[in-house]
Amino acid sequence: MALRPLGIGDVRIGGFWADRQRANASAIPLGRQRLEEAGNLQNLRIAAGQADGEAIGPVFADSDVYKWLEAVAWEYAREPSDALLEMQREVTALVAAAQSDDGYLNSVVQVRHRDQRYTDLPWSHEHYCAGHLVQAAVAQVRCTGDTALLDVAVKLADHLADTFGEDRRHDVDGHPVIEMALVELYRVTGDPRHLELARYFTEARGHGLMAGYGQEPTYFSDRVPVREATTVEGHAVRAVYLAAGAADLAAELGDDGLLDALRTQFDHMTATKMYVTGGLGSRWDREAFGDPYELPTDRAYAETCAAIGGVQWAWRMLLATGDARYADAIERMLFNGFLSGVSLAGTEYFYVNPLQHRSDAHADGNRSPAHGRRGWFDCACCPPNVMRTLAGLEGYIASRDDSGLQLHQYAPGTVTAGDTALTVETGYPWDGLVRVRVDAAPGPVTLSLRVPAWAEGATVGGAPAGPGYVRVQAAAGDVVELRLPMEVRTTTAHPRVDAVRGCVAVERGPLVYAAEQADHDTPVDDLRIDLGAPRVSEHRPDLLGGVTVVTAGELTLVPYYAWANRGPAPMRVWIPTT
Ligand code: FUB
Ligand code: ZN
Repeated sequence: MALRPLGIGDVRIGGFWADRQRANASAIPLGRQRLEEAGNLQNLRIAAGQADGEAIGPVFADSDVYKWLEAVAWEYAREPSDALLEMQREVTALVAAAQSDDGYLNSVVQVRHRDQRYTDLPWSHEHYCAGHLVQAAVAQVRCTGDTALLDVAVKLADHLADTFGEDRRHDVDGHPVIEMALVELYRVTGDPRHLELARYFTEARGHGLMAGYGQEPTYFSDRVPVREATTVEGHAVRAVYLAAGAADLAAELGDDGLLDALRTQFDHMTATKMYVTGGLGSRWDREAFGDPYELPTDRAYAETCAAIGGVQWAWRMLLATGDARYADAIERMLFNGFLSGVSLAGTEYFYVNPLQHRSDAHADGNRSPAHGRRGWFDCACCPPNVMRTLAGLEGYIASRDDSGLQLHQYAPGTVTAGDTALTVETGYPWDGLVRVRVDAAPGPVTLSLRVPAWAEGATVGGAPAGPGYVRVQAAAGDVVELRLPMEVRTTTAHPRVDAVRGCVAVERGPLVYAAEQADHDTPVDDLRIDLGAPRVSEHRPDLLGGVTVVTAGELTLVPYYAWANRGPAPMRVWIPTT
């Protein structure tokens, strides 16, 4: 592994992301309530023999509880409170009570299917739920020191290792996530069986195990082995979760062949299958990646969970390779296609994140963005996924290696690693000045500051810099200044993206901008941009929680992430030129 992550509590952040985290913190108790109302907790009670009734909700209902538990753990690390601990312990005890003596756990199967296990693994999400449980358990022990959920996770992982593998039952879940979860568990337990099972589940795909399960193998990321794939395809969340797990595995096993394959896939994804917002998955049909350059704006799917999985994959690639392009991708996804998935209040969510919302758009289903953001969904994978991601965001800011510290994402705050301590001052993403002060260091330390690929004309310590990491030697008391130009940029898509031919997207710093109806008299559907018009940026503390607005002629643009906080009105990112 080229880079190592920092420990819990080593990074503290303020500013833009801390505002979003505070809003998220207020949503976590509501999440508990929604899990109650939607029946997820009741399913566990029935499985535990504490209540009677039938299981309700989707087959993966338990996973929402686990993602929420993971959010509680990260939030506790950020801002400890007795209330969080109490919620965590109560729900963890319920999960533990629902677990069978032999370690098996999936309340929907236990109750609805009378404990008929693994009869329909491509659809049943039994390993998927296990994966989310394991991730929550790892977060819980790291953030709070509680081992109660870890005990459940280890028992379940051991049951899986007894049941599946090379010389055991050959089968894989239709929805990856167990792979990265088992590697994370291995890093806590050191038990080689956990790593081996992660390897087995990763390598077993692509050999026809899921043929005949009602979808093309592509849907399940089962068309070709992951080490032979050259692109991402099929269901977007499944594809990026699998890739993230494979990246973990490659790092843990030193498997350069696998890492190279993932590099190729990631490059192909960012070049041909990623929206300018970082959104992933362009088809509503099967929630899937489309063909290269198939990137419609109004029918974009770009599920919030897919952006989250994209960040998880990119982070693992970044650690494995030290390549700044992965940090660039994380930035694009986090500030745009991920953050659009949650309201400014932190309590309502988009499942689907289009780049255009037309006048009189018809709400054709529970997930339709035409409803505006919603508190929960029939299929509620995204809300608790947002909660855990925002609560644990500090993890993506910085890393270390033997020579020093790397800053990947910019936010005001502090970074500590061993004897080295930094303070970062910045108004990012509105302002491009980042000042890094070395508060303590045992001697000269190498600071690596990321200059994003968009930041043409950047300087570090007054000298031209980037793109990529600029390495600076610094000692205690030194201040390093990074200046990232915040000029408004217009971006054109690859000519093969027919959907936006003749259009530009407007960007400023890491943010993609959008035209929203609330700022225009002309219908947004009819707006044009005059590329000759001067572009003016103005910070408006009063608007949308405080945003920098961009105007160009008659056009007023707001950050894409903030759209639909004034109602689900027409919006577009790609704007036809005059
Ligand atoms: O299948 C579980 C989750 O539901 C997926 O990750 C989402 O795409 C949604 O289909
Ligand atoms: Zn989702």
